[in-house]
Amino acid sequence: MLSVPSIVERFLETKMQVHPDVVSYIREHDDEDLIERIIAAVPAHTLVVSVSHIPGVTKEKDGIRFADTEVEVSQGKQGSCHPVDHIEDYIQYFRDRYNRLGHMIRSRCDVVPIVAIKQNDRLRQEEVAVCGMVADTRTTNNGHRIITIEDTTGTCNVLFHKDRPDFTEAERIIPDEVIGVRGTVSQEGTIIFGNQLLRPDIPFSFQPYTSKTRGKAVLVSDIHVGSDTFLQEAWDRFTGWISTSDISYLLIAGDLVDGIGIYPGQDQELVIKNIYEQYNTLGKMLSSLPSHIQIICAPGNHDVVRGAEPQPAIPSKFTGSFPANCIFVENPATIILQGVRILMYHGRSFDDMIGLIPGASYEQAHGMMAEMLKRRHLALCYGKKTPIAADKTDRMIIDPIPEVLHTGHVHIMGITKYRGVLGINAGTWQSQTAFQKQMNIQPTPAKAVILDLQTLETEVLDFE
Ligand code: D5M
Ligand code: FE
Ligand code: ZN
Repeated sequence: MLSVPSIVERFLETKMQVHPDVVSYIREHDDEDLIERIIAAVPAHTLVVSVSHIPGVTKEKDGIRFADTEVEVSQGKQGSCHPVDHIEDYIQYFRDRYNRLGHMIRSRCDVVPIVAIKQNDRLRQEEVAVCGMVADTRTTNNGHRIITIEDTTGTCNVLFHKDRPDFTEAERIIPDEVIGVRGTVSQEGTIIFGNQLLRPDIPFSFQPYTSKTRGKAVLVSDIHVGSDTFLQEAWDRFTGWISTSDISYLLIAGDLVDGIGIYPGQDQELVIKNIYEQYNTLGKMLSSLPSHIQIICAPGNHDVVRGAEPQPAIPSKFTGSFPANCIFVENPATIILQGVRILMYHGRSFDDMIGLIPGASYEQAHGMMAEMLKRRHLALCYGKKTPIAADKTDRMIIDPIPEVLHTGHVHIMGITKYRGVLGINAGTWQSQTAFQKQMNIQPTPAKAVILDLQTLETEVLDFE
């Protein structure tokens, strides 16, 4: 993402100041050429560049939205992913995560650097606030929780007493999330007794944007074309229905096809054993839809691209049979439909969250969407089931806040709402596989979620 100083400096070079909304807009679109296009469009003698100077954009009271674009990919455009070159990339990656998530916490309270806890005698037995990334979590013999957190100056331990009223939140702290803690420093300066846990979170003031014009999207995921459990008839009923409906957009959040060699013995369960053929078949299926429907295709862990997230878009050599109304995006990606932001993420990190968060289950996986939103991050834990590719910035951070978080992967449909953000965990078009039977996962196949962009209301249709 472009840095704030680099954007401000470019405008200053042209003797203009720039409004913070314009800076946020440029950062969200992460497009250096956009700066030049704005500069070119600004009338002579302008002193401050405002949102009204951005070509094609109007300002709404709750932020900046597109005036005349129906579909815009604001994050996760094809080609945004970079290969991991150096081990140093991981240092930059985690520093970016710490800085940006930490900033959300530090803007709400004054924190001291962790090194000061041990070094500054005057802080002993005083209440302080610190902010850091979680390096370790453990439970003591007496059932209290000890969290080791780290900032750029050092590490410290925080103890959350099991009898505190908010102890359940402390039990849900997971590795590599960024938290703030208000607490009392021990007499020796070796530990902080936690009084309050702070997360980046969604502000209570968040007001979701709704489209000013009519429009409906249908959200699905996990089609798994090529698998012997793919439900072709249900899919055909679904696409037959779309063709007669008032749907304008179809969003598919990954696992477009079943893939090849994803797990041992997969070939026994494939009816299409060639990866090109799998995508060709899906491309033909989507070609039967009316061409005015805009289709957004994102990858998942069964698709042909690298497994590490963010995942690149499906390369063009696999998409020759797809119709021209398909847009291929990365995983994750933010799609703006008539001004409504939809963050698409396949959802592999559900596997990690469900293992780490007490009380979580596959049946109620949509509950984990609130946990992602609280932490403002899609895939926190490094080195578990979700592979993460380092980049100079952390693209798994949830920023800006979307109106809708659209996931899949679990194969169990669920809808939730957290502080104004709608969570839609789309189901699947595959019946129970041998692996899911072994894991005791009961999928809810052939359901499609209709999203009304004007009201943000949902409707679930069952095509089984
Ligand atoms: O995921 C299909 C289902 O299998 C979904 O409910 C998640 C579950 N799953 C997938 N991988 C794992 C691992 N590693 N552990 C536990 N559960 C898992 P799909 O991505 O379609 O194969
Ligand atoms: Fe899947
Ligand atoms: Zn998956």
